[in-house]
Amino acid sequence: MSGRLLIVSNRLPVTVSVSEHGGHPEVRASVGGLATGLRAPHEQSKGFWLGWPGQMSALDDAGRAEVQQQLEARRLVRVELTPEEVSVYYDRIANSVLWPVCHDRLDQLPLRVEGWDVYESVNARFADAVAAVWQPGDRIWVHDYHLMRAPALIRERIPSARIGFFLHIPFPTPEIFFALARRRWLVSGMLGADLIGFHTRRHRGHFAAAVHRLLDTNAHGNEFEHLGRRVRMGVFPMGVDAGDFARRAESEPVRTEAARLRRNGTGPLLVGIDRLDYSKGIPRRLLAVEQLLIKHPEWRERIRFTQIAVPSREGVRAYRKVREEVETLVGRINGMYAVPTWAPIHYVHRGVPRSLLIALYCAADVMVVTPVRDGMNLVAKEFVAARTDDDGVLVLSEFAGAAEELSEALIVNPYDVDETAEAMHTALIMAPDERAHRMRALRARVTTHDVARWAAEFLHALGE
Ligand code: ADQ
Repeated sequence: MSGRLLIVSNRLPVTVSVSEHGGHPEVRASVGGLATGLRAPHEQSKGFWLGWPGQMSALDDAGRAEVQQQLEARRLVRVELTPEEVSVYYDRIANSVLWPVCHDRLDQLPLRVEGWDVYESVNARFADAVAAVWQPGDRIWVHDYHLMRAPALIRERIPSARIGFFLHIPFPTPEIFFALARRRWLVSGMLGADLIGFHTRRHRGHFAAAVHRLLDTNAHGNEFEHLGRRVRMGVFPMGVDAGDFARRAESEPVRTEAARLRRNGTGPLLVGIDRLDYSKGIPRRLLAVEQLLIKHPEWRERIRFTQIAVPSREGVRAYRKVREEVETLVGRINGMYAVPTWAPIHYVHRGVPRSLLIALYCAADVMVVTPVRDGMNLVAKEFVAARTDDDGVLVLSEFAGAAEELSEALIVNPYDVDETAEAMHTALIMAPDERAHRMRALRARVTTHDVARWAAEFLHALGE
């Protein structure tokens, strides 16, 4: 379908940075999954990408004008948010209410939830920004839980608009979603779209059940009738830029780094890479490493488990707590099993550059991806994409959306620490031909179902 594409997401796909010594602000492209996946459709359609560029309060007027110019050159439209709005709409509602509920963590809900009015007004600000640039024939694609109200608010402003919405995180079972006082209002917000996309059939099913119970509307196949309109649901599992990961994995610097990481050790390398988030299952994963050392003492002074955890949402208390928990466990387990020349766990609380990330994927004998709940999990797919040597074993949680597609991984229940430990052991002793057999099947899927295909399929369905 022709026509421009208007992409709407909380963050613009760029980072604005200002050096401490003043000078010119710099606008750099982000490397996240969404930014990479939508770059081509954004450039080809000559449309706009609307979102928040991050806090720009450190800039003076000249700096802001310069940033504005650089954004315009990339056809990025800035939605301005005050620090107070960010703290309520983003930290308090999106990350402290919607995120835990969608990841089945009602225990993380604040006792009193306040701030829906700000969530609404910020979503309305995004809708206004869309209405200001929209032309007949444009397609609008709204992303994620920060903007659940935006489809309906855009629809109010532009009744004939063609709107898609994609939820990157799980839609929980209605029993859990219904804990939200504003459940009907949120679902009605999403139903402002013509097409609502999920990563998995399960998330779509939960959403359909919630709509049925809240609005007494039955889905016919994948469709609802809502306020006289047809609303479709679809399953679009997001992929990664597999070609790029494969190319980088074969590049000289990454190969050298991977060889160095392997050489440094005394034996097999297990790797975990995550944002430091309570949904990612890091504490139980550490306990599984400990259990592996208890049940299979032959691995002591041999295996190394490297956990890279990027700091995340540090303004939210639950995130500070999970950090403490992880650090306590790392300290306790290392204290218990380390000898002067060896420690079982290497813990890095930092984001790492992309080349090191890919070198770790390439060097890992076992990649451990055990979220207790995850919409998709791109780390699992990036690992597979990088393994052009058809080696390495993926241990994957059944509660990651990726498990619906990556069935040749060793699938585990991350709540079952013993089972996870046994899967690590199975991975460590797996015969080379079985490893290759599984990895080839995984790679075939990740390579054909890449992020470009994900975007193309969603946009094709939106255009139908
Ligand atoms: P996230 O919860 O952020 O995404 P994920 O899908 O794993 O989770 O993506 C993380 C991205 O950050 C990956 O591209 C990864 O390379 C990078 N990253 C992770 N840890 C890193 C580290 N320590 N250093 C450097 N880079 C790191 C949300 C949902 C997911 C869903 C995606 C996309 O929670 O379920 O898959 O959106 O829809």
